[in-house]
Amino acid sequence: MKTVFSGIQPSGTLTLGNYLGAMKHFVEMQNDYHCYFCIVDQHAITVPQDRLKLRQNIKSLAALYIAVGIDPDKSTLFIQSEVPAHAQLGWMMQCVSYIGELERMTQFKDKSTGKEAVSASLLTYPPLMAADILLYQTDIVPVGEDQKQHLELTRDLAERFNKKYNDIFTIPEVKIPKVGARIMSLNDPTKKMSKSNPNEKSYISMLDDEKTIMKKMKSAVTDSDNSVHYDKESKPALANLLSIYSLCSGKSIEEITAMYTGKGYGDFKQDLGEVVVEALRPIQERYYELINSEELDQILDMGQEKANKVAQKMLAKAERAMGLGRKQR
Ligand code: ATP
Ligand code: LTN
Repeated sequence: MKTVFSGIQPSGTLTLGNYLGAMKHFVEMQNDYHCYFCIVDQHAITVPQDRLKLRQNIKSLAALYIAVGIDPDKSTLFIQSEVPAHAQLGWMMQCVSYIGELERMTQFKDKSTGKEAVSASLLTYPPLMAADILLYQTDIVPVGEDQKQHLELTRDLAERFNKKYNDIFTIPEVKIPKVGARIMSLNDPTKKMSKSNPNEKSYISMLDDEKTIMKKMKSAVTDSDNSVHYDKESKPALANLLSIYSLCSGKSIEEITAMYTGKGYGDFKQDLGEVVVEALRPIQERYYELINSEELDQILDMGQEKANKVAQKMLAKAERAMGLGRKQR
């Protein structure tokens, strides 16, 4: 059976973008792959985090993983900082990375431009991500479109290591969904929907209540003219809303546009709000059952143990390949 690995940062409450671009697909893959899903808290601290808020976000993300349908009997769910091999291999992957290639990463450019103080970790974030993936002999990494460049770098680093030291790492493939890989902001269709956007109207959080979702959907920007049809080039805002509608309802875009011939944006947005509320309702119900439960801690303990076992073995292999420490007796 092939292995899947993916990670999400506990840097705020997940958005509909995170769900439709990533999490939803994790659930679908569980039956066919050996899956590892990680809460990458060490990635989250590449930008300043409040310690109590971070703790809360870690737990909240764990509960969301389970609430969307990650089954701890099928998949390993764990917290990155509870498996020290990630940071250890992360350092080794930094040693095979070049500053130039790290500086070319768009996420680094986006998060560092215009900032007075930029942490070194913002630059060295991709080698840690590579370590996350390579520790588990991962074959497939399901992510949204924005992570494609990081995955290409992961493959380059793995190949470089294999050639230079020993052929130990599996070269992972990226898997990006055909629809929903890049859900856009509700108030600016040129930017991706992001949980770290200070404007709350730009995103739907997975934990927003019904009233908030309806309000945010009503104020979402639409393109001029009042007809509901899909045209990514000339009507990018509506195209984004149509993708959301389609992914949340299971209806095709053609079916949806047919439902709104002769109707305007008002009806469409009202129904879209309802469709999103219904898609999130069961997830939210399960989330609130879990968030303060012991069950959640037990799941994370189990994940920590399983992940450590696998990761430790791969770390030892990589250390041997590089010549670190003493020869095993
Ligand atoms: P931030 O928005 O705080 O910068 P992020 O949401 O980009 O963070 P993560 O939370 O780690 O970063 O992303 C988790 C997963 O969600 C990744 O696979 C990422 O590609 C995907 N993702 C993030 N935003 C979107 C989006 N707008 N549309 C589709 N997928 C997304
Ligand atoms: N870089 C990713 C989060 C991330 C990840 C990973 C995704 C860290 N490690 C390993 C897939 C596999 C992000 O910012 N969304």
